[in-house]
Amino acid sequence: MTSTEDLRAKVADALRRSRERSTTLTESVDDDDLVRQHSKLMSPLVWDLAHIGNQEELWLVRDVGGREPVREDIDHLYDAFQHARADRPALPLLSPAETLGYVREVREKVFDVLERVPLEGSRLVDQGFAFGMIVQHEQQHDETMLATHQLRVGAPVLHAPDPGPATRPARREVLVPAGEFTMGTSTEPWALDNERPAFRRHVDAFFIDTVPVSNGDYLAFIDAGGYDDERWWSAEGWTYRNQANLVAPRFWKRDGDGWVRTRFGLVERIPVDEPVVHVSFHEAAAYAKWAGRRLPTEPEWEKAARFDPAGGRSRRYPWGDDDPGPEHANLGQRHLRPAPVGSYPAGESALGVRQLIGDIWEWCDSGFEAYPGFAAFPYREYSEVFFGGDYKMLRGGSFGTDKAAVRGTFRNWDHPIRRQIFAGFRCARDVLPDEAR
Ligand code: AVJ
Ligand code: FE
Repeated sequence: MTSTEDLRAKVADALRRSRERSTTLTESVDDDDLVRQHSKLMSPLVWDLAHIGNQEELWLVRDVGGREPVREDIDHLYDAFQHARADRPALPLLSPAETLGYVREVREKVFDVLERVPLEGSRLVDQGFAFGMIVQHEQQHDETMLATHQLRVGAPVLHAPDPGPATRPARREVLVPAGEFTMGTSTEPWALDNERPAFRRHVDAFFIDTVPVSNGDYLAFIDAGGYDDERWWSAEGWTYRNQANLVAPRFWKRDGDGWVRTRFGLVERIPVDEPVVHVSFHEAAAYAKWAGRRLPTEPEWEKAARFDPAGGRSRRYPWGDDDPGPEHANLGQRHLRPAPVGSYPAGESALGVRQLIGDIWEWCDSGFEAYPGFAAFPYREYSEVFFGGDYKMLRGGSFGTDKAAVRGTFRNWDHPIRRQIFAGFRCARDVLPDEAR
């Protein structure tokens, strides 16, 4: 049991870390860059920042704190459901200076609320849930802002050291045995509604790769004419490939015989050992089919990540129950790129699968559906309104995901055509009849 004081300190630390990151992402560009729309897919950075403050005000100042509103008049501007991303630049948004003042004022009140409010007695505040939800919300928008930085044209403004070299695991793929495992969670204190409750899920035996698909692997698909061969694509994927005229991952460009890519303003040769990133679900699925394999389903991914055959139990993370450390996973924008395939042996799952958490979000061949016993909490618009939509699941987080915003149970989703997110994939396959044990 953590004491209330420990919990308050943990919340305060998480709030400070997320704000430090939001500050890095917004201070690194000038006011013109903050209000500009760098892509139709994204909001202006200044919108994300004010929206972060507004959600924090709604939940922690008004709801948890029971305090007077700070700026009720601007709620509608920063309600994601009232204005599409493409329409946000035309709104009478707060200026960069006003936005900074606003988020600071909200944050001061939140620290005051955090000192006074009991962290028990209602589901919203139990174990600091509402604070954890708001920390995750800020970190999620920080990753969105990082994607905006990647879309932004101009010289590099973000800097970070490169990750170290990798050692490939001995095996290319591992068998995940047939049987039930515990999927989702009823105990993780800051887990969001769509991860709940825990339930038993049967999964047939399957093989999964120990590492994600690399740029080198993916280049072989490009060189084999994979983008021009309808056989590898679903009908929907082929239509999209033709409409968007896809020939390579987003941000890649032909350079003589080879390819280069732009990464946060740097143009560089393609690092063949790095997990491929900025591919849509359709490209991932086409690659897998070409390779004679397939994408894992969401339950398969979670079983490979959490199931410990020795104890028969599901762990919080692939490596066990400890919170993520720098030895386990490439998270939190510590590096501005995925680490080479085979990195983080200390982050390996019980079954021997690496890099499930961090580096790249992994496309799974499942739609976004409620778990049995799901109940929207604390608001329908986080998850419930997206169930059954045109989405595919993404699991495990990327180098741009903070440790507060990802777990073995964490569920992300996006449209299958999206490529600006930090998404790649790994392959799986069925067990062949002569491989049955
Ligand atoms: C869970 C990442 C799909 O960014 O659209 C942010 C998270 N929800 N504000 C998103 C979210 C409300 C959401 N994803
Ligand atoms: Fe949001």
